[in-house]
Amino acid sequence: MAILDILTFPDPRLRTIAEPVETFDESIQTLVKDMIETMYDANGVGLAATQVNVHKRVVVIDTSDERDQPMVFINPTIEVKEGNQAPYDEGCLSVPGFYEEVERPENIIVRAQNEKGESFELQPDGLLAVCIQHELDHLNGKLFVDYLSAMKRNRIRKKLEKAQRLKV
Ligand code: QAP
Ligand code: CO
Repeated sequence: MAILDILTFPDPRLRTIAEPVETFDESIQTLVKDMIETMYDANGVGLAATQVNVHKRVVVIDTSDERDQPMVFINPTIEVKEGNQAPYDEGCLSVPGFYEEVERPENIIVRAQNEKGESFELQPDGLLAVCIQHELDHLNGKLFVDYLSAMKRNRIRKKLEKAQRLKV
């Protein structure tokens, strides 16, 4: 097992479009395990492979209070059902320290595969529904800050660029 490095906004690698997973071999099982460990280590509820600079369509999520129910979504797709958009205060391990309200559809159906390649379907609500949409955005090179005004996004970008200059 290993804890992976998480890319920080505005790293251009976060804009990469991830490739579908075609073979469910040991390398995918290892990636999934390392991503779950990395998510727990960083106190996250969700992590997309894009964030650890692996450009495959793999997402891990755990919204449980006990943090002992990891879920794996490989090649996920989302179908938006009729209904409302709901606001949620979103954060991101790649945008550390910043939380902003984002509106997303409330009623969705998620189809994905697990680490063995078996297909499943889910009708999530609440935080899980928000989180799956947020993580699928990562696989398409999109971040929650893209939903904010340019002024808010630039303010966040400048603060994170400065914090990273101080780190190196
Ligand atoms: C996505 O984000 C999410 O700034 C997952 O200092 C979050 O796990 C979707 C985190 C909220 C919907 C609602 C962020 C940890 C974790 C930070 C995360 C931080 C430490 C973010
Ligand atoms: Co994120």
